[in-house]
Amino acid sequence: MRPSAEGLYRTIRLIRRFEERAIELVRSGDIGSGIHPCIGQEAVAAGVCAALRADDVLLSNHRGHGHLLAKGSDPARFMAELTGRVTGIDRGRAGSFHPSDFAAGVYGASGTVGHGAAIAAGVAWALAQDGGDRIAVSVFGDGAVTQGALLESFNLASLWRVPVVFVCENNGYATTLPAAAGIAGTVVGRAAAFDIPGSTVDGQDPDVVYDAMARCVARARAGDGPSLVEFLTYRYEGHHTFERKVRLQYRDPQEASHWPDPLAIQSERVPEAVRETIDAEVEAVLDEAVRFALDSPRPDPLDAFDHLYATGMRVRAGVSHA
Ligand SMILES: Cc1ncc(C[n+]2csc(CCOP(=O)(O)OP(=O)(O)O)c2C)c(N)n1
Ligand SMILES: [Mg+2]
Repeated sequence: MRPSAEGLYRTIRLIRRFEERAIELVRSGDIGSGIHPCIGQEAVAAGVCAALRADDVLLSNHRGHGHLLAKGSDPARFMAELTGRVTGIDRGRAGSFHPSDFAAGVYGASGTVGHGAAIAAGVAWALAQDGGDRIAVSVFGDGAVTQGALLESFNLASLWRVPVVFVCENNGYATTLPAAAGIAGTVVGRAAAFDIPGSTVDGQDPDVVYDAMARCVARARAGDGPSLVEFLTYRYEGHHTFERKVRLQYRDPQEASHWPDPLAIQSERVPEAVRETIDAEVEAVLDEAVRFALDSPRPDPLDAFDHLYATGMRVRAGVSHA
């Protein structure tokens, strides 16, 4: 079903403000790792996830906060995860870069560029074995398309016609490397080489994102195999919050102004009074999320290996962790 304008606005606003609140927590030292903010790219997360069902599976990457929130992760437990607390969605073990949230259908976010695609293809294969019409989605950046793992995933996904949608968020840069300087050929050209249909569309307008994604989802659900969509988007912030300190100069400062703001686009589609209500509600949710995160206890270092090893390997008591 088509998402409402209000629903898309709420998701985009939630992601924008979640990221801004998280950046404040980076500055205050409460998020020690820093984050890769997705500010500017929110329409992709909102439109992609609006085309999915709750029981579909999403694999994300290092710039994944928006994907998890749009897929249904609880903002309070997610903020607790970023601040490394036991109440976090992964008990404070995954942090900003590697969160998973099985309850929301997020089977992980890989910081290893391009490798989420292989997991998504495998998950999609398993979902098909189960029968039913659940699908898997892999979201990755333009930097991932130069990775061998991604191409291997395309190959098997196409050969076995697994129900997966490959979503490329092309924000024009892999860290500081412009896509034009790092990618030979095109993203859709790579998919075409494996008989995977692909398209390149605007990633700033959530309606356009939704329409493109809905077509890919329908194809996967019908058993017609994988497809790819490349969304052209832009991150307004640096690659990582660390960039606020080092002031790298690899982008023309004027460049951002050429990219329409997804929040502004969607604002125009929602009456002001409705927006004000949504904004206040989002702010209340995030006030509570930050309070919950900072009030939650940190994990016990002795539990650090719990849930990591099938063998149940544990940290030895008596070892100093100072
Ligand atoms: C296999 C691998 N190589 C290199 C890195 C270092 N690295 C971290 S993020 C990044 C750039 C990723 O760019 P892109 O895929 O376009 O995503 P974006 O950060 O633009 O969202 C790189 C090279 C990594 N994490 N994994
Ligand atoms: Mg990129």
